[in-house]
Amino acid sequence: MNLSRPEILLLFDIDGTLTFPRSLIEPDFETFLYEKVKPRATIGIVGGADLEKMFEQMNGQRILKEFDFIFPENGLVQIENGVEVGKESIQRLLGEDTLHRFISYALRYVADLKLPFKRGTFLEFRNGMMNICPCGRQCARSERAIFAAYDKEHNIREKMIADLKREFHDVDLTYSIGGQISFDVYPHGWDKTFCLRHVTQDRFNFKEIHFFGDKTEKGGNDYEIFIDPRTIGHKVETPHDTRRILENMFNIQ
Ligand code: M1P
Repeated sequence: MNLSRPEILLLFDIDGTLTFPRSLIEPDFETFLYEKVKPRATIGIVGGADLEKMFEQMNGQRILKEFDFIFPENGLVQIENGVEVGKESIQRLLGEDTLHRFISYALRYVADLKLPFKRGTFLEFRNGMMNICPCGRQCARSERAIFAAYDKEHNIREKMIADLKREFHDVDLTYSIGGQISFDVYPHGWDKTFCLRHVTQDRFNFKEIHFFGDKTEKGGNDYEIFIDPRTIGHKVETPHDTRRILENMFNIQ
């Protein structure tokens, strides 16, 4: 790699890319990232989840110090060198009437679903998106796997998305399955490419922007940024793939 640190930006998804799903980053990989990769490239994370959840998976607030950029909620929140520099909100764009209609419909829909179990928090309202979880986000880790298997057989999330699309055909929303038990809903264009608006500003001079993600297939929440012409996309299955690609890229032994 001939580019210097300010010329190359590496953007990472978290779940399945820097960590195993909903797990903590492995200490060895964390050390590798901060000690071997960071001196060679500008580094950033872009996730569907909010900052608190990023802290949970990435070993706490240390990420504020270590990452040059942090983009929670697909970059709707922009953090540069540990400082929040911008934020966008879904209610400002959609307005309360549309939101009211959408949330009421989604909660009624979930109420009518027959599932192996239901817990709490079926709709989590975030700055730039809503996360809808038919079984409830408060389920236990062991119950996640139960719902995931049930969903694989019965396509609960896919069917709900299709129905929401039909009902809200007049609202320009994108639906994306990024994790195990839920799906994200956000205004069109507010996918992970949103963070590129920030890093492509003139004050930066990135010659290459690399993106690493696991959900790169159509419908996955890494798809849009993976295929975006402004990025060089790397498809990974696990953090071990990510490490291997980085070792090759920078010739790290
Ligand atoms: O980062 C991927 C996804 O992680 C979570 O999904 P789930 O709880 O279904 O495994 C959510 O935070 C989701 O918003 C996010 O896209």
